Amino acid sequence: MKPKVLQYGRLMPSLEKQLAEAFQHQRLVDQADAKAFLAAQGADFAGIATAGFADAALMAACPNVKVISSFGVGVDKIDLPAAAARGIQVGNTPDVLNDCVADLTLGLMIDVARGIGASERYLRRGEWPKGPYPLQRKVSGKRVGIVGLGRIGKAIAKRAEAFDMTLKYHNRRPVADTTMGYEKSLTELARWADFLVVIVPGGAATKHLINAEVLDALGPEGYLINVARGTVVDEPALVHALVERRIAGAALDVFENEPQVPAELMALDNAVLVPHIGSATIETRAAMAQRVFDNLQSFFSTGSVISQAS
Ligand code: A2R
Repeated sequence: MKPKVLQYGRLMPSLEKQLAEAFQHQRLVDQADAKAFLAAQGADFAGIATAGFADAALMAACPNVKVISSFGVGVDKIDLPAAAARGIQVGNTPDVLNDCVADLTLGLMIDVARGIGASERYLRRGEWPKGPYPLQRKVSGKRVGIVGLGRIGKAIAKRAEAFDMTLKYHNRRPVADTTMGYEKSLTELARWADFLVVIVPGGAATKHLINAEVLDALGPEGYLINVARGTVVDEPALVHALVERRIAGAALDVFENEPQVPAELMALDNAVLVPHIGSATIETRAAMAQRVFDNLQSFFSTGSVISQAS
């Protein structure tokens, strides 16, 4: 008997096909009345495959679910305490996306400092014949403060070292396996850094970690790079800092109210804005999809997912 798996949200078609072949698979999006469907059939499911969301109500509606396999490394929209209380294992997709998020981070750093996108817009507007594009800032050799030296943070650090950058980091606790300088105070790290790179998990514990005080410490020559979650940055405070040029610029892959981006940000040339594309390559998304599948397969055959979220 194939285990019954509920799909919450939309997943990549290739993954949905794999799920449909291996399990008794049903998509909640196909149900005209999701609530009525869950009330009638929620108890039949043994697992959930999700695009990143699972709250306590969904878990309560599927009382026999023992595994949730989530697409992505961030589990800020999964109620982990509720899952633990119900004895549900939660799987995510760490590591396989480190390279792509780190690659994008370096791209964003170079873009915001050198003005790749902004100067291209200048060219396309036909302004080049009027004069050269204004001088921008050098990237190599600068000071990078990493907020969140975890799996992705370390991949970013490795790339930054190739640009002869000096590195320091801030976590809640120092990391054992690094010689990189630890800064206990986030504000002091921001004061020191030319680039402040944010790559901590989202959720209540990191909400608005980057606030007006941190931005003022970063200062008029500093750049903020956010590849973590939109909630980590106080977006209105960031908009003010950018408009008033209290920081030099920001490059953002994530926003507080995605896919909505504040109009004030859209109007600023010192902001590089991309639509949450950190892991969005064909290769990495395929690897993430495979891990979602493998976490479920592993749980149903061994009782443990491959990558357990914490
Ligand atoms: O604080 P620690 O010692 O647990 O270090 C973790 C750090 N971190 C924090 N740093 C400062 N203040 C906090 N409140 C705080 N909470 C966590 O963030 C750790 O070094 C790092 C997270 O690393 P990993 O757990 O290895 O996550 P990974 O795979 O690098 O992904 C980070 C996030 C995801 O959760 C997604 O939201 C996003 O990147 O794509």
